Amino acid sequence: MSIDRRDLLKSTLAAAALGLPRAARATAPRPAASGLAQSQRPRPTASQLQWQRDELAFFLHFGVNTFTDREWGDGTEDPRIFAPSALDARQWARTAKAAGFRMMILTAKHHDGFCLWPTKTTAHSVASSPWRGGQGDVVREFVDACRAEGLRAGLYLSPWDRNHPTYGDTPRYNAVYYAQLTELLTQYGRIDEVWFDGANGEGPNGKRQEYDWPRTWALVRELQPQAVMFSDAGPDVRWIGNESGVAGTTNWSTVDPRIVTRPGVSGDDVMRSLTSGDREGTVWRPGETDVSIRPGWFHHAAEDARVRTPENLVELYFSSVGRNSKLLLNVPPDRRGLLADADVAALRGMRTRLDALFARDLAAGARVTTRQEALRMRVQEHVLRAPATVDVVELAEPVSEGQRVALYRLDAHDGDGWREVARGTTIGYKRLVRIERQRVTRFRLTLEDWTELPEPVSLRCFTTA
Ligand code: FUL
Repeated sequence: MSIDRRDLLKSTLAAAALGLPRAARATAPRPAASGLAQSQRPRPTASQLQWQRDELAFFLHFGVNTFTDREWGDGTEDPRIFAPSALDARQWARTAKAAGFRMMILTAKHHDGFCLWPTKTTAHSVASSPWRGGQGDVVREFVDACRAEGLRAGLYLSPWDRNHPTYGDTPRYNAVYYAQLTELLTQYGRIDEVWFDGANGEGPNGKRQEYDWPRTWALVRELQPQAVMFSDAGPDVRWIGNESGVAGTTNWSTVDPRIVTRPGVSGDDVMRSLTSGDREGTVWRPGETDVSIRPGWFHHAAEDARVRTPENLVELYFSSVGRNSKLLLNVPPDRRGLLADADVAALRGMRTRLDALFARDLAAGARVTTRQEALRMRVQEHVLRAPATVDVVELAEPVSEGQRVALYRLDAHDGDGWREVARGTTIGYKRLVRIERQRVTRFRLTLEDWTELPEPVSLRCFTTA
């Protein structure tokens, strides 16, 4: 394997910056241990980076299911049942913003086929409902509310459609689907994420519809080039493989695109790749963790007492954002068209706790030294300005340069001696580690394996009030 000029220069500069001795420097500019040359390793696009830095997005499941108390409608619903009494998308946006969320994604159409905007492709839409006298447009009110509160807007358009008469007649339905996407992506201004669901419950005797994913993705790229596209197979952002809010403890933002080739494929290797990514992956496709604040995706009054607690929402933040993922938290509007009080209160509690926890970085101003020990061992020592009581450590790689760390160990010094407090695999955008609450004077972070020479890893530490 050869090293190109750019990599040689980069590694040499990195070695110089690390203050490595001559001998070590001579060995430092080496290709990654993996099959990929350093220059080929993927990096995020500006949109993917933005998507990740947002950390938190709101998911809004709303539609005829809200009024039938179901999770999957069968497409026979009468559009007249869609009659929210007090719909206020600004309340959704204000709630999201106050809780620190930076984007909202709305189910413009779920599997039942009911469209929340007045589409030309079917009469099965808000235009056939009594809401706002048949003149309403939930998508419009949703994007207006996003803009008013400074949030990014995203849309979910279910490919599986149990109402449209053309579904199952592949070319005809695909044309309908492109027309729906085109309406959504040309009439509502900037859209930053398009969500493609892989679900299909047609069963063995059901309708068979072949989606044309390459064409669908090309259409979105053409109409909204900055939007990231979510699906099992990306192309920009991948499903994390479960709906319980937990990213893999190993979570690469890179994947091997030959494993999950299209939405809806299954298999052990597929699930592994979704949950953990692929160390040697040639494509940057970070994982998005979608989960609901309630047992169901749609609002059901019977679940009003089963809303997640603030503590549980904080745990979700740790198991998603804190594992190099992004949290897409579903908070479904009720039949009024408003978020229920219990959900709003839980979100407020979550924000209060996160703000208190991350208010003060106890490693701010720490003296940091870095040294290379052996060929594949890099040690960063962070001497705190003052001894501190710590129970949460945050590690972060500058992911604009890609993701590199594959194995780390964290030791803490209490003034008397070193003790190992954590050990893990990937870091990426953010790795949040809970450690036993203890007095710390310095941390030692040892990087034991990587795909290419890592940039310095940042370390911050906190204490739970
Ligand atoms: C699934 C769907 O079947 C659920 O109803 C929900 O929309 C969830 C986010 O994705 O595949």
